[in-house]
Amino acid sequence: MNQHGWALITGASSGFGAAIAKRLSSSGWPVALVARREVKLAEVARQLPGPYQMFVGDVRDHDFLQTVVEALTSTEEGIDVLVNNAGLALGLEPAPKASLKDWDTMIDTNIKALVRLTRLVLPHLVSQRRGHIINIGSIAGNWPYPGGNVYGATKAFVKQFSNNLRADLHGTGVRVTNIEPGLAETEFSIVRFKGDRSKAKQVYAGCEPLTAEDIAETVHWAVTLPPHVNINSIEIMPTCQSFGPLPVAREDKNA
Ligand code: NDP
Ligand code: 8X3
Repeated sequence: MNQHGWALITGASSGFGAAIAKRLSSSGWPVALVARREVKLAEVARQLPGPYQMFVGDVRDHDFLQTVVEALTSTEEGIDVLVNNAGLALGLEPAPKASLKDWDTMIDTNIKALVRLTRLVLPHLVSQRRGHIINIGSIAGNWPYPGGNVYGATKAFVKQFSNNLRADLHGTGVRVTNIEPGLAETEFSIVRFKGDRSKAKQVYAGCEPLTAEDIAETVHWAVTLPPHVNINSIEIMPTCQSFGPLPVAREDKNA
């Protein structure tokens, strides 16, 4: 039997999820990969040094999530780690101009799917009296910015849900960590700008953003700390990113 239980990672076909899968696999975790794009998921799987399972589907589909959790909890290893990583930002328009459809997609993926999968996995972790839920939040959940509207709000939800899980899991031995990255170059901006790669590239121009591997290293650190240590949250920015002034809309005295 493997020393570790399964590390279940959503959004493992690119970016953070793929890097986290590789990092945990290289440390001996059997990894269960979830995403919609089968070809990309298989590419990631091919690079893994250890055992894996692939689950191709949409995290917004509750029946799909149930199938994944049943498949893993019925194994001898069980689930050790759940990385709730699948998520996205869509658009950067100010709220009055933003697409309601995009808002729904972000809420359904970043909040509802994450909540449902967590709820499905929790009884298993509690009965084992061990396990670690890693949620991928964002600095956007801490700091507002123009056009961040619903995306930032979904990540603020993830932060508070993580904290409230800590309260509910008190005394169970189950750990919860919210990882809050800033600017990181993945497919994130390509998705946000709906396939416009040159617009996406501009987001990272002239600076050195975080990489998916930076975030994978942070996840690996949090899950390999001794069981009595729980990192509640960790905010990570590239050095080239910091804070801006709070703008003041001033009346034009010459008008
Ligand atoms: P990517 O776009 O590279 O990866 C997103 C992953 O989520 C993909 O594997 C995608 O797979 C998966 N995904 C999206 N929607 C669904 C769905 N409905 N069902 C199943 N899988 C889905 O971006 P990142 O790696 O950057 O993003 C990962 C997480 O990190 C997100 O939650 C994002 O909000 C967060 N984040 C990103 C930051 C950044 O600057 N990059 C900073 C802070 C947080 P597929 O399309 O194959 O389904
Ligand atoms: C992604 C980071 O600042 O682009 O969550 O919203 S940001």
